[in-house]
Amino acid sequence: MSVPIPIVFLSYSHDTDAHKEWVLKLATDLMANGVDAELDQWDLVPGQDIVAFMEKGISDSDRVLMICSESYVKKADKGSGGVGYEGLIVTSEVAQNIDTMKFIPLIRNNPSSSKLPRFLGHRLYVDFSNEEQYDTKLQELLRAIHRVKVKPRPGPNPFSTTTAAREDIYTETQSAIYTDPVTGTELVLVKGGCYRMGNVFEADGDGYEDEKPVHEVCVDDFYLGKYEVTVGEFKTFVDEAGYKTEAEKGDGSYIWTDKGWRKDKNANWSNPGFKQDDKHPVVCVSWNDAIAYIEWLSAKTGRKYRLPTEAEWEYAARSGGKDYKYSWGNGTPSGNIADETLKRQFPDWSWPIWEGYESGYIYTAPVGNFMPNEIGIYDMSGNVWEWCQDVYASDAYKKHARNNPIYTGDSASSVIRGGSWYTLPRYVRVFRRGDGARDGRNCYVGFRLAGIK
Ligand SMILES: [Ca+2]
Ligand SMILES: [Ca+2]
Repeated sequence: MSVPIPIVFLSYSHDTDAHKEWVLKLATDLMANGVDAELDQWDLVPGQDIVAFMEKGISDSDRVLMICSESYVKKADKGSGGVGYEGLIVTSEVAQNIDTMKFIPLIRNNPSSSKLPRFLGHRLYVDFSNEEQYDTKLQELLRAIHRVKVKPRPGPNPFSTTTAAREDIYTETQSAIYTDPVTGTELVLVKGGCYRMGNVFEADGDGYEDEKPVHEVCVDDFYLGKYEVTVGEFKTFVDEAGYKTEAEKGDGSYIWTDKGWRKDKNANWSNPGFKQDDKHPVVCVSWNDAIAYIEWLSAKTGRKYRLPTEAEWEYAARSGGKDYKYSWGNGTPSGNIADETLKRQFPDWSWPIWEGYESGYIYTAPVGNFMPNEIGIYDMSGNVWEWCQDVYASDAYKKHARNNPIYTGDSASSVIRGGSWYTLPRYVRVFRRGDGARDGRNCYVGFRLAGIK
């Protein structure tokens, strides 16, 4: 069986002849190593529209190498499409409809502190700054490219909304992955263990009463969705089961508008008040809708899916119960939260944002767009809040069993976790316990599957 050859499109700025020659050499080396490199210097026909050439190159390729020189990053951030060869630069406008996991940034000729265009956030990159390390870096890049699952040709599998494009190339996760044979949904095996649940950073003073007391709990092995459930996955359910969500049956969903939050009777999972494609996390679904999806999928696949308990959710978000404040750890964010990108769009935004951080997304981001946590799970802090199994009570921790705790008391609210694209930094902490009525719908709440091992 022949191995499919990955097609890689090179996007770069024509800074100097030396830079152009370097890119040409890189492309030649890639070709010599089993990669089909597409480059304007080879493939652009005189007189051909450069922007159209790039659009086609991006859509037909398995990966796009963005060679981020200082000038490239400046031009990409300026955001204008550009004329002439500047049309080959990927701006946030160009990237908007593309899964940005497709991009592999390379650093070359960039002494500035802005290594990457803002819309790529804090993506890892391959650093070609040091010429002496060229061979090592080339090998690193080749490993990244060849690890890509090459698209089946002709055309992608219309039933797959997962795998190929958003597989993270930089993280070799140790976790076992379970792929649902019917939907292609991926779940990560989370090895159980004991940890101190609750706000272990209480001394920082940004916590809440319901995050106390910190108490030791243990969870068994379980599976947890690698990504939030997507619009595409939910659509399959709606189409097959003829399901109507509570928003559609009732009076719609809460959405964000220029005038603030309001309930819109026409808002629902397919119309959340902002643009989403199939890879975005589904929102405007109630806890009851999430359960309906899970029951449908369990019946269809013969596998018992469920929502995670909040003890499982927090354990996984903290990469196996580590003392982390966010799913990315304790440092600079890698996720979609309320940040400078949001503030720029809504200058009157009155809640705190994460200052100095650009996620590149105002509303939801496609799932799997940022770095996963240490156990290979994406978007646990931010993007959308996620429904958990537990009923919410502010004093639930006082009633927790040590092993596999779940609170099932009498209340109409369930727990949501992780914060979202709109929530202030304190709310994306992994200890933060949100709550929502089980029939409530909001444009910032979705869910993630869990499963029994
Ligand atoms: Ca954001
Ligand atoms: Ca999330």
